Amino acid sequence: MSGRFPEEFLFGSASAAYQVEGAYKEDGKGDSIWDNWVRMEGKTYKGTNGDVATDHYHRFREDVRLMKEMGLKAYRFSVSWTRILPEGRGRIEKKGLDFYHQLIDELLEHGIEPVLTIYHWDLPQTLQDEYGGWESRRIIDDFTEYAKVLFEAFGKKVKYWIVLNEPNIFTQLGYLLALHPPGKKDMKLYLKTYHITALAHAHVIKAYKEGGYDGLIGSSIAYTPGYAASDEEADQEARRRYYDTVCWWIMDVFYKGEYPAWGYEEFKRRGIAPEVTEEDTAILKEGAALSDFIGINYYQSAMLAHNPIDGVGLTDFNVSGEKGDFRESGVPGLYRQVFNPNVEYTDWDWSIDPDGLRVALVEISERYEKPVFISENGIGAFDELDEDKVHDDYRIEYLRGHIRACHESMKEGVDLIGYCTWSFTDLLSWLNGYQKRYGFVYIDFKDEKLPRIKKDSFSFYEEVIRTRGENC
Ligand code: BGP
Repeated sequence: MSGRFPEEFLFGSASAAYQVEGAYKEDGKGDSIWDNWVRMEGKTYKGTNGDVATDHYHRFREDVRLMKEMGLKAYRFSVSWTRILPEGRGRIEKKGLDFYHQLIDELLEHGIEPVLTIYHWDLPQTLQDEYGGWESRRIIDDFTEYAKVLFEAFGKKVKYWIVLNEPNIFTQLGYLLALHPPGKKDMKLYLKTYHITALAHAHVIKAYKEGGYDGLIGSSIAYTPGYAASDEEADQEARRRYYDTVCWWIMDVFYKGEYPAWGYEEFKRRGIAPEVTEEDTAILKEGAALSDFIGINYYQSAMLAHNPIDGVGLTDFNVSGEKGDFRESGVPGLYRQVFNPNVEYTDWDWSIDPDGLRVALVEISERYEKPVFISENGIGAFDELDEDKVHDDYRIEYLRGHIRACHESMKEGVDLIGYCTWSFTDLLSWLNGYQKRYGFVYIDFKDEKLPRIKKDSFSFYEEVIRTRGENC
């Protein structure tokens, strides 16, 4: 790579509360929908859960020491809503606040910038039971109140805030594919809940700005750019439809305050468009204008082809790690996602496409004219422990390609604030258990002491950070 990343560029790494903390019943924490979902037969890979996870709750000091050793500039983590408000609203659990104060202080003392995600999928069970969680507009107030508690507690220390993690994924998996709680399959409900997440985002952004805090705030969306499978008009049209009903659909409502016109009309024609009132549009536009950056999580790109009205529907995906299980999936009459022969795939059949990240960054920054923060990027793999070493050269290769793509995009004018890998240590994969690993630090889950072992990629990223990407 020629040239360096700017001095202030945030080379970081990310995690989420449920995937690392464990201590699921300690210090007054209330139940989240994930605490219960994992206990239902057949919902997660071999019934794995986050009861203990990496035990980060008790071992965060050791983990932060490793981050310091690596030279990490930023650590992105999420707050567990039910540690702070065990019933979802009302009574505040001080021990929950104390834990995050300690974590944040530890990071700051070691010169690591905390990047705080307010919501990474672990909704209080009480709110799901009371009004269906994200199915009801009532969540907007409860979520905003919860966010305000965090702003008040940590607003002086934390300068980077991510309101929602991948609202498009948790609503899709929860309401369209029935793979996450509450396990429903209903396209109209998916579009409705997604709309409610956008409203919640806008209200929280507004509350942050009204509080006069000195920091930057945005939400992180899982972004999968798409290519047309051929020059044929039908495939080109499928790509346009994919953008109008997926890419621009999920992004515009957060960052422009309105849906793409073609997509909205199409969903209306199908009788499934979300209700959008005038007040909605006003607050959405305000939230969009006040958002400081666009967070994106990028893992892969999509290849799109024509899908007739009686064509392929949505299918679930590979959770076994048995490569070669790629299945076409799509929305009849709109598009179909097909195998891309030009790129490699991971063991879970996710395409590996560094240039897709450059494409994504450039198109997002041109469309929304805001800074971008990559809040997740990484490769899930079966890592092997070999005499206390893990030779994860495929991870080094993957990250190198994507870091170069970041640099390329900056040369093309993208205002990129930072890049967080997923993840720092190995952790729980929601549907794939502990066998799908992402970290720089291997955790031996078979050993109850949960030892931390640095992988080869640890030194790679250490050097990237030290040289600001110069030798990458
Ligand atoms: C993102 C989530 C993360 C993480 C990651 C890897 O969608 O924000 O929480 O899980 O994907 O996904 P997986 O564990 O399914 O491989």
